[in-house]
Amino acid sequence: MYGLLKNSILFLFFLLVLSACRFGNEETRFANLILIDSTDDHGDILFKAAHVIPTPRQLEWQKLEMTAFLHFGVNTFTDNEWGDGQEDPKIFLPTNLDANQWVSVLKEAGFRLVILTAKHHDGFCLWPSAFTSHSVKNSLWKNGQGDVVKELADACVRQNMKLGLYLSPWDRHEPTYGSEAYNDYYKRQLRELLTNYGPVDEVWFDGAVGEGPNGKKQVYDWQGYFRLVRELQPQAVIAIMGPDVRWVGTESGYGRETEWSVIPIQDSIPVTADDLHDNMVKPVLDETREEIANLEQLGVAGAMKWYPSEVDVSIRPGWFYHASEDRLVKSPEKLLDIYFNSVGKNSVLLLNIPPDRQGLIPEKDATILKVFSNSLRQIFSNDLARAARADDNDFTISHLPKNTNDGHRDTYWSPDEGNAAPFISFEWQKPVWFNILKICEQIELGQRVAGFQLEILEDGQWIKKASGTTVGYTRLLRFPWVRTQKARIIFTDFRNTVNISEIGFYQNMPEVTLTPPGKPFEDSLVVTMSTNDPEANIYYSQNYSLPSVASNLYTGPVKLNHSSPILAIAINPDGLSGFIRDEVYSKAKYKARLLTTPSPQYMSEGALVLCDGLKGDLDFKSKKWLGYENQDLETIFDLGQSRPVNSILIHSLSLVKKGIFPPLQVSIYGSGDGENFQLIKTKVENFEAHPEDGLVTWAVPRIDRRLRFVKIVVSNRLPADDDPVNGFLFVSEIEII
Ligand code: FUL
Ligand code: CA
Repeated sequence: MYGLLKNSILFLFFLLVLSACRFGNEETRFANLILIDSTDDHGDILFKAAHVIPTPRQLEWQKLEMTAFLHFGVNTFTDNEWGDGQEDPKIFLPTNLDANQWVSVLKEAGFRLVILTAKHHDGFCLWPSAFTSHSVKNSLWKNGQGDVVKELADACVRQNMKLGLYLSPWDRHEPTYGSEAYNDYYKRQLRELLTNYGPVDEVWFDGAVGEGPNGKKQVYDWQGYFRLVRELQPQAVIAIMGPDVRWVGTESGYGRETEWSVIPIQDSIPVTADDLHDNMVKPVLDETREEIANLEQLGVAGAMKWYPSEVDVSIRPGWFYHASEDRLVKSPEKLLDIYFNSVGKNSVLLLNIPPDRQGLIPEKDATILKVFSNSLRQIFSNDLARAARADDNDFTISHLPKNTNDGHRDTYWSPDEGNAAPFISFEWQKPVWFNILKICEQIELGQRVAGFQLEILEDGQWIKKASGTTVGYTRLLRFPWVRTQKARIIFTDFRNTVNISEIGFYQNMPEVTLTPPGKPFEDSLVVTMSTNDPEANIYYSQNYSLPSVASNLYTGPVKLNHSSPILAIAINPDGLSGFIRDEVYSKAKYKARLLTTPSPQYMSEGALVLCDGLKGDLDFKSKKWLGYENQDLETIFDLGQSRPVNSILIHSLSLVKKGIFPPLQVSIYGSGDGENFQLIKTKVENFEAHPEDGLVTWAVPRIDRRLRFVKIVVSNRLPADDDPVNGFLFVSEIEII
């Protein structure tokens, strides 16, 4: 299905020669796609690579920095990630859908474009497509009169947000899927979306593909799809399976350390003469490889093209909303880390925030986005470079150093091509503190930097503090705090020469570390607190109130004799504060000992976990759980003195798909001396009454004894079952009442 680009190379060559005649040499050095000749040596290839540039639509897209994804559809109501196309459209029934809420939450958080899954793999359309019955028009939502795409498009216009659309090529509902007729069907749907809803700035063609309802796979008419997008929405970038925007290769939120936007092409989706004019060459490559654009790879390619990276990741484990993931929303800190590793690594971030069954972005996700974006504002509103005097080791007079700290991305510094190690330096009137460096290239002139380092002047010596490889549109580096009056950035490796549009120095939010992190303890525990910001003070509370300068000032180790949370924050003299560190320390109620050993990855703090008063949630990997693989849990509690025991509660878990099975049998033994135990009671679960997946509380009532030592054996095997279980048993707490 994919042809070698080579066929079109000759043709391309003519085009280049033609335009060279038209515009003269200077202009034609720059192009979105440049051919590599078999006679090109390393130098020629690097020179050409330095002159590959974005199209205007790619440039506009790159400037967006943060874009949002909304996965919403029948899966939201069936609790699936991939629907099979057999859903009854009636299940689509958001109770309170409000696209204005989506857009205002996203807008406030700094997103500039939002992409909606107008149709996912299930084929269900969020707009009343004229070409299928599998859509909102056969749902009960607004009596079949609703149109989610329209509501979102209107909200975007109202709030000045750009709109993108996802139309899954893979369709598990449409009967024509797998035949040429499907290409027409798909194009008709694309035409509906791209003509009836105003401007669309990104069209997202998913690479996921499988069989349709009749078991056939589709041969997609990609070039036909691209042509339609170019015709109807010429400003829109075509992403992923398209020619303008490349998938970074993971869904983790973390881009490459070395990320070139200039990509070698060996294969492409076949192109025709017209396609070249409209930049419709989609490179075919394995995006998941660690390196995709090194010199060796450029050397064997037929051409190079500007093909920048997009980092897609979900704020939750899944792409669609699932109530069971409400506790697994990524924290603001995690989102900030993702920002540094996506936007800060020459990529555009595409963060998915799925609306829930009401048709709203859940409040929790919205709050987390707000904290995340506030922290971005806090960090990046104070650029220390602006107050510095910039200088360099170069004689060029046209693009001066001061262009890098003027706050404008369209002015830039460009040293002479003969300067082998150009640097740019910044000097302040008094020492400054920083731990973040930002560098931006003038990508209208290509991506050039391949190696740079940050140095500061200490006692007349330049000391290296951080380094990186590629820069691209934006590169962010974090490193331990430095204090200096003079810093410089040396460009140690680059293609042709560098064009730097901005450099910034910032202060990351001060971090607090609590040692040890929250855990259960026996008698008492000493906790120390530290911060990575030498000028910051730590404030903490022990009662869940939010810490501030009005809370306790940390002056030395804190000794805990009782269960207590600690909420701590570091605040520096400029008022810059970090995230709140929130840990829980709980004193175990009894002395406890395990007779069987949990599996190593679910061992946590051992026996104390069972009597620290903290029950686990569905996140079985959290430290609140002990997990046993193919084994019973056996433990002995010492209650300290003999006392009445009425009943025992076991807090356990059932997640059958994950191989976690609830208890089926619990035996209770008692002892006065901790040595000789007598069986008091065995309770066996009625197998028919097997609970639904989720948290399972198991009660053993009516024990009615005075006991000092209690031995408990919890098993998810049936008593008469000789076969060993294949699975896990998880217990987070045992209550002795
Ligand atoms: C993938 C799809 O299969 C997922 O469901 C999701 O839409 C993700 C963004 O792309 O290929
Ligand atoms: Ca500038």
